[in-house]
Amino acid sequence: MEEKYPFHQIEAKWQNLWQEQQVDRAESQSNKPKYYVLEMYPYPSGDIHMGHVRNYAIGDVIARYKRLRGYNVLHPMGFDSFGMPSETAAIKRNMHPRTWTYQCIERMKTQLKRLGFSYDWSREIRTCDAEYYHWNQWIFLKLFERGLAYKKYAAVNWCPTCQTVLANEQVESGKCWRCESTVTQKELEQWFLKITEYAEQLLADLEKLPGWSDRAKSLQRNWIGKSYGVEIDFPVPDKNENIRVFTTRCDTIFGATYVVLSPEHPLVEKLIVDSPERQKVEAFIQKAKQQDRTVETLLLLEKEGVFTGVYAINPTTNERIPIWVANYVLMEYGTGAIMAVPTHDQRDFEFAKRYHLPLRVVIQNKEHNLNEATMTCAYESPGIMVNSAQFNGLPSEEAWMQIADWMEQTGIGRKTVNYRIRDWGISRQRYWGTPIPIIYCSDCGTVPVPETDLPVLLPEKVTITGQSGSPLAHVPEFVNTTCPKCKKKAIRETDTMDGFVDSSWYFLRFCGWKDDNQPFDVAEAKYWMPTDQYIGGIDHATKHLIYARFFTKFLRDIGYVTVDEPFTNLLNQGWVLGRDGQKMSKSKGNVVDPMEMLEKYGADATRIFILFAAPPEPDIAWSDEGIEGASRFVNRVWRIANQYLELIKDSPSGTIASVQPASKQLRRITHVTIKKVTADIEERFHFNTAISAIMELVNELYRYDVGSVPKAEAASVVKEAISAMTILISPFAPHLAEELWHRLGNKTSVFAQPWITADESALVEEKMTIVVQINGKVRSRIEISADANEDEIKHAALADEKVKSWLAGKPIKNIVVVPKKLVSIVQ
Ligand code: ANZ
Ligand code: ZN
Repeated sequence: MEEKYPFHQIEAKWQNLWQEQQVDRAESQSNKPKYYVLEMYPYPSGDIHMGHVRNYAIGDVIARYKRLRGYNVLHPMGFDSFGMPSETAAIKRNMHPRTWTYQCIERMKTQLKRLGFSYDWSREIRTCDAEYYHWNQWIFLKLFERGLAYKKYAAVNWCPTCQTVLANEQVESGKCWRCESTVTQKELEQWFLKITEYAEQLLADLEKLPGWSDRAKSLQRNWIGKSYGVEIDFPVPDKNENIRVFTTRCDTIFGATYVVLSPEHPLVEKLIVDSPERQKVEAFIQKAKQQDRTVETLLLLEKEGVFTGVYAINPTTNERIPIWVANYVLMEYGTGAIMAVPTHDQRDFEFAKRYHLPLRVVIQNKEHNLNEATMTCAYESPGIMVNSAQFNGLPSEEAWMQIADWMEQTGIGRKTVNYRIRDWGISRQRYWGTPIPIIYCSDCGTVPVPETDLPVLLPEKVTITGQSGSPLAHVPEFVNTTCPKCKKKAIRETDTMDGFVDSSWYFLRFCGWKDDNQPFDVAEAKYWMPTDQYIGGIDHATKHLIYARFFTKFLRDIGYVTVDEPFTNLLNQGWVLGRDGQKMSKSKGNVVDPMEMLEKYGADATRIFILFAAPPEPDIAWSDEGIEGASRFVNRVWRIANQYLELIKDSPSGTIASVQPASKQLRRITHVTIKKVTADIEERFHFNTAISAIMELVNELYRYDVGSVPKAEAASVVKEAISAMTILISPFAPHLAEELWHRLGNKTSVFAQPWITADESALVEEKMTIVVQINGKVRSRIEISADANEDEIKHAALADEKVKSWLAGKPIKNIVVVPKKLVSIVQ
């Protein structure tokens, strides 16, 4: 008998057969219900890591389980193959990014196949292929046509290490999401996608996503950042201008003692032309532009500013108040100007103290002891209105709406809604990306490349130095072209698109594509979408996941998809940490290489370890004992099944008539396990407890006393148990299951099998009656499960109410249990 599971040989055998028979192919049309399960596709760095293994193992269990449940399953895979790292890697190795990328893809594909993931590889996507990025360009043109792609000169986030622009979503606490360098601001002409046009829908439709975690939804909610406020005009009579500010606290208007413009505000120029403060202001603006000023970094910034020499009028008090320029006001938020209320806003308070600007309390606290001279910080809570004309005495929360209404009636201001989310800057000064399909003509201006001229191919011959500027700008064959409108000489846009454009619609491409006339097969997308289950890291909550929702809504609006939302259910799996419980990293030397584990333990054991360690969401740490344990379990399953092959070979399948208690017990555990594994997979993908239930069934199989039962009965009960075990374990350990399934005499794949359901009648527990004697006299009878052991019987006897009262708390000298009959207690 084979003792050790020969995983090398068996895993390779089934992987080849599955591939040959294309068992994982999704059917384009089917009578079965559809199920689309997708894991976030990888960046082809060359080697998969444990994070991928976890992410994809979770997805694979779901895909395999749903197939067993009779679904037509779409489970595709591809490679997010444009982007910076290929460029850097290519520079380092003196290779073309394409060569490097394709090599990495091939290596990773081999690795993914060795893990036994059931992908429909016929739908594979590589975003760096022209046949794919063609459609990035097409979507860009559609956005452009509708005014949703536009170019503007703007201060943008610049990563000095990556030498490229970053979208707001890609700046995390002031640092580059990729290399963690401190991000600076740079003025550049950039292409933007108007995601703000969809801000309200992106926010409101979060309510339609009960299958997303609250965490992911609240990250998006905050990122979109809707706030209700009022826009108020502050006249500047000397210049015949108006400063429009945005405030969420119109209840504090009577306390606005100065106005602040952002250094980038276009009005600054006009205000200071003949101001004596002009030079000071200009010098300050120069300085502020060097600073790292984003919504996130603002909090930490030392607040500085300069007086413009010009005054505005507070429209409610008619006071002249000074206009300042300060670094703590951002041009990209609200109107780029604020009314400052130092008594009720901490930022303004700090600023006013520093520059000796006036304060006025307009909201009093309960104790009524706020006063301008003694305040040490702003009072930001609600209170009672003071110094606010007709609104005095009102609670400030009520005053808010009354003041807003009054301002609308008098024309001082109007209620508005403001969003924190900014338009998505997609221009990248890099080579390895999708060329932006735009041509600049000196006569016709900015001209989109006609759809029929797509794709604008990325030239293959280019020198990449990693230094500033777009590499494409140095490729004359690319740059020089003719204007599509007037046919005169013209030049091409030389920036490429952010790689997040590629991933904003790849899930649609997976639905199928037939020809070069459509980005994806619209009919098939209608069939497959929305993605039923999406799986990936929470770190994408405010990047990929928000862009993908935006693109879906846009493509819906132009008639290409029929759904509002791309991903019905979102599972954010946790990290796989190193043995030391730290994030794996080369520098810490704690990286566990999946390929090494495959070599040593095989794919099934590796999958089981990672799925058994915890439910999908929490982080897990790699553990050598854990993988050893998983491997032992796999071998235990292997041995018990093989050990019984001889016995069950000729047993006909079907129900068993009358069975001995030992057999009843095994049957019961078999069906309890079926029920538990099914429930654990269905409810929140608790694969860890599902696997531990299978372990219990295996233990029960080892305990089964085959000698105490007639042979035919044993054969039938064991066959049922082992077949169930094989089907139940198949989503987790597919190779092992497939091999056993065939050894059991089945001619078709275990995955062509329907999932099993528990036989409720087998779940019923056998009971027995036990007599309890105290000092030789029968005092009670207890009912207990037929398979209760001595200890359980003893406990049940002592817990019995009648017994307790007879014992009356006196100490017990001895207890004897006669199995299945009697408990005798001596006091
Ligand atoms: C006056 C005021 C008084 C404010 C007060 C707050 C408290 P959220 O909630 O994030 O939308 N603000 C507006 N535009 C700004 C800009 N471009 N840069 C920096 N700050 C800006 O924040 C809205 C509040 O942030 C606005 O309400 C404004 O300050 C400030 F007791 O106006 B408030
Ligand atoms: Zn032209």
